[in-house]
Amino acid sequence: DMSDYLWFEGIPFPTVEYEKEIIEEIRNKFVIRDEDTVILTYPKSGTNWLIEIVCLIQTKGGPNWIQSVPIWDRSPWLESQGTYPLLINKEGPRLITCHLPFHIFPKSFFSSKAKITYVIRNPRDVLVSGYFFWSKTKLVKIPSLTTYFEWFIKVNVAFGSWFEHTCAWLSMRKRDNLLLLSYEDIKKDTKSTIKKICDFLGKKLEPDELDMVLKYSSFQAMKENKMSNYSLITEDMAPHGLDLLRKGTTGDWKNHFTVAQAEAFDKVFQEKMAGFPPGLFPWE
Ligand code: PPS
Repeated sequence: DMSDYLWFEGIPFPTVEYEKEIIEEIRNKFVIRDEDTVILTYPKSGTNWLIEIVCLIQTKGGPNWIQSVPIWDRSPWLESQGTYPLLINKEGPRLITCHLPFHIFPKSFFSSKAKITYVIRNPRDVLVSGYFFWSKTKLVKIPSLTTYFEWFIKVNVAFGSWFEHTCAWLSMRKRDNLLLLSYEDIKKDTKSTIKKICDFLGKKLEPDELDMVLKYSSFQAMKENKMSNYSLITEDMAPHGLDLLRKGTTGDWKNHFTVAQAEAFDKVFQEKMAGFPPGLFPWE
């Protein structure tokens, strides 16, 4: 139930790993630097895929870094108490992973030139991916897909409402230092998306380097890379192991929603996202 969460400004956070004081400090005091890159998402939207791609772009396709350093050390979570100290103490350009909603994000960003990549994904697939993922962790308790579905459309899931998260961040989409990406586009044309990310980050790759980025960030390569597949997550957080690279497809919701759920979801989506051109959402 909802008392299992840590509530901060209307947003439920898992109680393991998150603390009110830290979240408050991040919003008010954390200094984002011009040379930082933030990988920002609502959970389960393709965060780790993008981290892997960005890391590989930095190493021009070379796999050494991604195969020797855990993904959360390469791009630490901003809001998580275990990794936040790594960020404060890190010199030079940082990669920062973040799931925070707009209203809790560090204020310093809004006067900085730091770059943000915001990845969106069909919220139906986000829901299904989240259900299977959270069920395996000790971070939050999840009874059944039916109940999780209700929570998801009523706001009561970790990191708050997908709709509010997405609406608020999408309102920033015309800023030069925010790149909007979607899981669906990355999936459909990974190579073009990688090029787009390179342009945004001001990096230039040779064709063979680009092919290496593609190869080492593939679903299979990531699933086999223990630095990226979450198999290093400790037992106290996930006693039965975690399967981050679960399926890696688009439209898996169709295997899990009932007809009634699909209709209910459409209705909520239309209500909440009415202000945006439908072309922004590249999914069925
Ligand atoms: S988290 O826990 O919020 O950081 O999770 P996140 O990384 O955002 O999302 C996990 C889903 O992304 C899929 N994924 C990939 N799909 C295709 N290719 C690659 N390389 C890849 N890496 C991660 C992962 O499988 C999760 O989706 P589902 O639908 O559960 O499989």
